[in-house]
Amino acid sequence: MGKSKVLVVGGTGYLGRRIVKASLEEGHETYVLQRPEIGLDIDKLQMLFSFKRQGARLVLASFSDHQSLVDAVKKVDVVICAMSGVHFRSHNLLMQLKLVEAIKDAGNVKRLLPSEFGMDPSRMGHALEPGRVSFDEKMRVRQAIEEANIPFTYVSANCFAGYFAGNLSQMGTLLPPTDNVTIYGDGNVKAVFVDEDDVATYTIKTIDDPRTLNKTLYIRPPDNILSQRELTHKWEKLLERELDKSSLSEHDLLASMEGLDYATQVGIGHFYHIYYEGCLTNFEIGEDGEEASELYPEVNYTRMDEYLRIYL
Ligand code: NDP
Ligand code: GNU
Repeated sequence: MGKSKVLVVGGTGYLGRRIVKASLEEGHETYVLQRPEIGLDIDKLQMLFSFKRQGARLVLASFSDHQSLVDAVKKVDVVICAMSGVHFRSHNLLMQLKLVEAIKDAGNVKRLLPSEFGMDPSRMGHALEPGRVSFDEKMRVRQAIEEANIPFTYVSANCFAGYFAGNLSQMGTLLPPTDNVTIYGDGNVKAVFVDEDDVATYTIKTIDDPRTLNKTLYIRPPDNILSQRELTHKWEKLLERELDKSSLSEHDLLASMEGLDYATQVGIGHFYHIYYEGCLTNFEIGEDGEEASELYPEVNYTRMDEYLRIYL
């Protein structure tokens, strides 16, 4: 059996561009969806051309043209969608229902990886508004996939290091604090941090793997299961200096949500579930899941002390 042909949807996005790169590096015939809607976005267009120079094939298709999507997915065995999730009230993720329709009509796709790549939405039924919207949408997409009997893998990638580790999980910044770090509660709840390039590597590893067919792939590499205090300590060792710490109570974090903009409210809800509730680590991976670093021990995933060096 040769390597599967892959179509990446959302290929110019933050995660999508890494998935395109990983797919090419792994030697898959790689197709990237080129949406006419990008219009004058010259950065996106140039990125698509750079993919082409690296060996990818661009496929023109629009979410408002069903047949174009059918034709696009007919070219490949595997579809990976990395469409944007939260941030805006735009319900982007539900656009994936059109992709599901196209895959259903085309009938040839052996695996679909919808845009998930975060917390496991099936465990977030109780999540706070407005952050829960993306989980609800991801669950609606799952339902459509499963009703259409499309083979799938859901990737639960936990915390992207760029959003959660580089800043020691401080909200509203992507850089580490220099003096004072806000610690959520006692700071001992375990989270999981993953370098975005590793998310892409594991994602590509799994597309031809029968062990993850119709399952969730949890990216939970053991050395990267860290509390906020442990993460902070790694940064302090690099800095050769200790930071002042102030604890933020669950109540104060949630109270701060009032009156803030939508994206920040989404963020506060997510941070609450991760750092107070421990939603990334308060369960064991069951029968319907697999852990990525166990399945693919050959991947030398990035440890967070290494990751944090770039911020020095
Ligand atoms: P981006 O915001 O970078 O967007 C990805 C792509 O979505 C865009 O490049 C674009 O594709 C496509 N897109 C946006 N709007 C539309 C639309 N209306 N119709 C069709 N395509 C559209 O996404 P991210 O990489 O940040 O997010 C990808 C996934 O990862 C999401 O599910 C998100 O929830 C998750 N995530 C998880 C994080 C974590 O810490 N675990 C952090 C951030 C995201 P095109 O290339 O065609 O222009
Ligand atoms: C991360 C954010 C960072 C928001 C997930 C506001 C989906 C997930 C871990 O909501 O797009 O400061 O799981 O002030 O399932 C938000 C998104 C990041 C968090 C990024 C996300 C994580 C989405 C902020 C902030 C650093």
